[in-house]
Amino acid sequence: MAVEKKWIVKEPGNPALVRQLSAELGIDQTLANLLVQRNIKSAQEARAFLRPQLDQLHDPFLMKDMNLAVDRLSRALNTKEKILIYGDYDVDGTTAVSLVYSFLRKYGEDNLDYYIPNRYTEGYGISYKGIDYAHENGFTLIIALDCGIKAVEKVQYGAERGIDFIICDHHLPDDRLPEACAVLDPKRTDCSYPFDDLSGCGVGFKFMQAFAMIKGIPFDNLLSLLDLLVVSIASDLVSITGENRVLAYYGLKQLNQSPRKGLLSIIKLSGLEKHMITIDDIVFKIGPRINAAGRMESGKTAVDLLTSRNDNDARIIGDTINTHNNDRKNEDRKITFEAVEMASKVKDFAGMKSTVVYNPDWHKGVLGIVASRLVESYYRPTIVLCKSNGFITGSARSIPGFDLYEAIESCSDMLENFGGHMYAAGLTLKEENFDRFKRRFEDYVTSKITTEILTPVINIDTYLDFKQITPRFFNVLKQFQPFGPGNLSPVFISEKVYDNGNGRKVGSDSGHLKLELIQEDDFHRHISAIAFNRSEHFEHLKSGNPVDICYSIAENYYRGIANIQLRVRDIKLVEEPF
Ligand SMILES: [Mn+2]
Repeated sequence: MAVEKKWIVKEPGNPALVRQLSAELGIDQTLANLLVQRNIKSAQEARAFLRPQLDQLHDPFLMKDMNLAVDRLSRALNTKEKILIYGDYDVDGTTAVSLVYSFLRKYGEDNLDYYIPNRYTEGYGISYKGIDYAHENGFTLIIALDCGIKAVEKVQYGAERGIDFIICDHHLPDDRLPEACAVLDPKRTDCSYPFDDLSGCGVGFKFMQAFAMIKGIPFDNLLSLLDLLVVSIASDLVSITGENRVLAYYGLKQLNQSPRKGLLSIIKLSGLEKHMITIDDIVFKIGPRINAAGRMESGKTAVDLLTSRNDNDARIIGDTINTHNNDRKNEDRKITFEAVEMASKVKDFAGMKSTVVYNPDWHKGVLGIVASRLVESYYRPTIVLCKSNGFITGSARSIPGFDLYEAIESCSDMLENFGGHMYAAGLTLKEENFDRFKRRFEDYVTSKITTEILTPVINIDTYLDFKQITPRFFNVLKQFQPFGPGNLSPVFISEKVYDNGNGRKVGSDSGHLKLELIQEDDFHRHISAIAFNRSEHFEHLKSGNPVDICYSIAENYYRGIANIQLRVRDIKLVEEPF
């Protein structure tokens, strides 16, 4: 069941400004238009955007409490207090702990240690168990990273045991802040730091930058930390704008040129060794492998890897993490396959507006990702359930514009428990209520959802002709990187393109198309393109018929050599009049 997508082309930028930038920078008007659409207003702003500089980073002392944090840390190091570096088990938390630990160990390794709470027994955030561990082992300062902004009672509990806290968080604070020595969080309402979308690891980095400034340590000594920082920025899905874009730019440089041993081992295991690693590579390949460590016995494994100074240790820990990640991926795939089979066998499935599937034996840990996969395939609100502790429990995912939480809430009388927000939720119910719940949920979705919401949208930046895609064009376009939330890879439309006859089906089930595309007034040159899951258009293209495509432009690496390749996002058949 292929879902027809709606293409929406953005408003072009102000034409006078586009012409001006194009002339002043000597670039194609289409590129100038992309800059204007990104809110760039002068050639100077454009240069700053295209060539990020480290001096664009903000002064860390603009962050509220930074002085207090640096003073407390300096005192602890001077008096050889024991310091515990504490962070969550996800990628942001473990990279943050690794960043602060690997920097500070140069200034007092003997008194430093780190602690990652157990995902299953302690959960997110600062735990009482963690504080007890600190107390029993003589730590008197905890640096909490990527967590702690709401830990009012926990910080109090620590204070009663002689433990101080420095909190470095990026989550939204409550009205009442914990009474720590310092609370660094750019989202504090009384913090006037100019950029509030740092990752948790980013807040930890700003802390180390401030510490280095006070100690007279040159900024260059911090550059080796940026490989960790870019991994957090990509994995925590913070925006790639402002200060994050500068940090991500230099972070990718570090990650590609001289990654730390632990990251190099993950890069090798991900098959990225000869690639120019991008934000997407981190999101889809590097991040999940670090996350896999958080799912093992201890999230500490991730920090062990990311701070390892020994090639052999890094390789061994990396291998273990990779095995766990592969196990989980196999589990995902198996359950997704079973869920698709089950869904498609439901009577009148095509006419329904929601997908609800249940199998008592599925593994609870992967239901969220399976629900997301089903949303990708069928594009409608989806719930995937299994049996746990005698109840039916599971994860729900929505599509843009549909409030899933409200839909679940409307069935609350049949539920034991539920929680979440508009796009993602969790729920628990008794087995005897399942059939009734499924019907009511479908009825509710049917009554509320519109054809408009059920039509997926592709946002397109602008039109482009193949003859505009020159090496120079691509070189400038590359400088729009790093791409990610807030700075997406531009999507173009080209109309009436043909395959030159060399196109073929590729992939293990021949589901993808590898094409060599030409455009009507430029038959001499072809551009290679890949269209994932679009093999249904093969016959149409093979017979020499034109299509309209929308796509982004990327580099494809084959045996270490980079070539321009169009990543086709969608194809529309052009009906030729006779
Ligand atoms: Mn975070």
